[in-house]
Amino acid sequence: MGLGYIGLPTAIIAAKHGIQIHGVDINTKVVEKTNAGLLHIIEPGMQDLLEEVVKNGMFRADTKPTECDAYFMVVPTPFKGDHEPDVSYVETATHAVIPYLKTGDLFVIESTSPVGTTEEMAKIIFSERPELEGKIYIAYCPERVLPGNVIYELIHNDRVIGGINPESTEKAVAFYAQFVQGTLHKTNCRTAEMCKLTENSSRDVQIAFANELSFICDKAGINVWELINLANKHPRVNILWPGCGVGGHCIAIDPYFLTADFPMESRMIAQARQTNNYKAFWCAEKVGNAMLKFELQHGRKPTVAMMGLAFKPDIDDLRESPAKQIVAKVMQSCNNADILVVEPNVEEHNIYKLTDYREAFRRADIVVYLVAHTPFKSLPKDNDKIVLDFCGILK
Ligand code: SAJ
Repeated sequence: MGLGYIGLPTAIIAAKHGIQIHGVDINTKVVEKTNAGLLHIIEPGMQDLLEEVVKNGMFRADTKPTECDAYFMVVPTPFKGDHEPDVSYVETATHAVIPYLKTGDLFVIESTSPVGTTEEMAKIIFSERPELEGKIYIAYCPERVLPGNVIYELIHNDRVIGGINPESTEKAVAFYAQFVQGTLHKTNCRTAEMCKLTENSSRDVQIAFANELSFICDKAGINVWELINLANKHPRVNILWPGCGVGGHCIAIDPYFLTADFPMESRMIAQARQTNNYKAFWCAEKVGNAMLKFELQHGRKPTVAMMGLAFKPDIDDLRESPAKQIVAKVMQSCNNADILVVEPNVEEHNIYKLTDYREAFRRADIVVYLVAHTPFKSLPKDNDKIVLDFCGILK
């Protein structure tokens, strides 16, 4: 249930391993494209696999579920209002499959969910189908694949699998063992739910530490990249890298699943979220100051190259990107300075006219590195331009 960034690759890999897959998505265009063997997401190597499993009939997409033996909820879990987790898509998908459930079936949630969601869905299932209580297997199994490396990671990453009872855990392990070569770690559903939130919250806190170092070093006149590089020479220190903020729909979102449910117990996690959100504002202010300083010194407005819009290096995904926020803020306050927007991984943007990165570099008085895209590393380092490096491209 759900043929997005995770559901579709999972369906394809399972089908490739001989499991008959009926994939469901509410988006008719996704269903049509998928059944035509066309990938609607960008993921290296996935297109050929999709064509193969559609052609050999092992994978079919539809807008409605059908009777199966195992059901997987792989739908979005965004947040609503003030960072309240929204599990309505999981609930809708659960309700959609309830009529088809029969004795012996397996029901698994993969979507990142607040602790207790799997038990909540089990209650909904058994309230509508009381005869199934103790007769079907229900578990939670989060994914942890890295976009861009999904095929390899879906097969080789370890998985954490937690059932509402041990026999559910065993049943889910037996399913994933058909295509996962990584180790399948058994636990209960609450621990599995918390594990996913822990993985991503730990990364957010580590990145916040690096971003806080960048604030301190900026004030102390220390090169934060050199500092972290030296500190990491310690055999047991592994500090992550500052960036222009934390983007994407995982690290920037999952910690709120904890702070919403455990506000008094997760204040450092909450502070890390604030620190990482603040970083984008801090960067925009630095750019504004550099522009003002240039104008005072040169009696004209600068040409500024904003290098990168994606949420992380060498991808084309701009969702929840702090770089986008910074460009928007600089544009608002630039009062007709010449701002060149660069994103080498997309052809065009619906708001900004994109400039080739080499041309932007050549024309700019101020070069602002927001995302460490590999092509930027080939640009000249020593020159008379003013360079603001928020992503360690020069490290
Ligand atoms: N970032 C930094 N400094 C760093 C590392 C990352 O500023 O040292 C920023 C990136 O620029 C980006 C954001 O953090 O804006 C997130 O980047 P990421 O490298 O964490 O990548 P994601 O969000 O695509 O993937 C993460 C991974 N989780 C962990 O590494 C614990 C991935 O394994 C998960 O599957 C994914 O979240 C997810 O879907 O949950």
